[in-house]
Amino acid sequence: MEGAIQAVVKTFLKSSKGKESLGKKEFQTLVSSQLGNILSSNCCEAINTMSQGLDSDSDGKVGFEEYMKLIGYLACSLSDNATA
Ligand SMILES: [Ca+2]
Repeated sequence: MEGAIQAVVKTFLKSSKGKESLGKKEFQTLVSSQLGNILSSNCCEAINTMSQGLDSDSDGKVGFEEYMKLIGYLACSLSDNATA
């Protein structure tokens, strides 16, 4: 589990190239390269909608807390699937 948390953090830092938040393109790259299995049915439009939904401070970027919201959301839907 520690490894999984480290992977989540490292993935963000790598994708943002050390910046505090991910631009839209960087977010798309992260989703398609790291979440391709979970979000395989999503096209670019869905990713755009999702990044807008995540963007709680409306700065057009996905910050770390917003990214964690996505991870939490995905974890919830995975656990829903597991118990269904
Ligand atoms: Ca934001």
